[in-house]
Amino acid sequence: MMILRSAPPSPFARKVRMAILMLGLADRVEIKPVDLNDPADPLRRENPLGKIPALVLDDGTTFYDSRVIVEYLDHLAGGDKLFPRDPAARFAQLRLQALCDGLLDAGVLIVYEGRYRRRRCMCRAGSIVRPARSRAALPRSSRSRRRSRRRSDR
Ligand SMILES: N[C@@H](CCC(=O)N[C@@H](CS)C(=O)NCC(=O)O)C(=O)O
Repeated sequence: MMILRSAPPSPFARKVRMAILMLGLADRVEIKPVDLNDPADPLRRENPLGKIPALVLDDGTTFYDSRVIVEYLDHLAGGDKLFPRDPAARFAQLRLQALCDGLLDAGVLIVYEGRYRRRRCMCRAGSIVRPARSRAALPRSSRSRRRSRRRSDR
């Protein structure tokens, strides 16, 4: 049985849990919570970056990060499911993953900034990462919905 080291609030761990369900691998993966605040948690040995998710295989090999884990799970499920073999479709899918991961990274940094950075050190814009960057990544339709919501708030 493989072990997924994970925590419920982690969006990257959720991404992996979704992949497990979509690939029909739920009976092959046990989910074990991590305490990121506990320096003695075995996660530090499993993943030298100290981050979740990490997938521990039966032979003790550990895979991280979420991109490597979902590729491995896709391979275990026979391949060509989440990541198509056809090069054009595959690279489109990998690019979509990079976009989604970038948005998740920005979200995680916003949470960490609020949680760990002293208020007076925070960026005046409210965040080091609230950005044109993640706004530009939203589909046009949701951007214009947000804009008209903001206008109607005034
Ligand atoms: N690129 C990594 C990002 C993983 C990540 O940022 N995990 C966060 C939780 S959502 C974490 O473990 N943070 C703990 C830390 O930074 O010490 C992935 O795709 O798995």
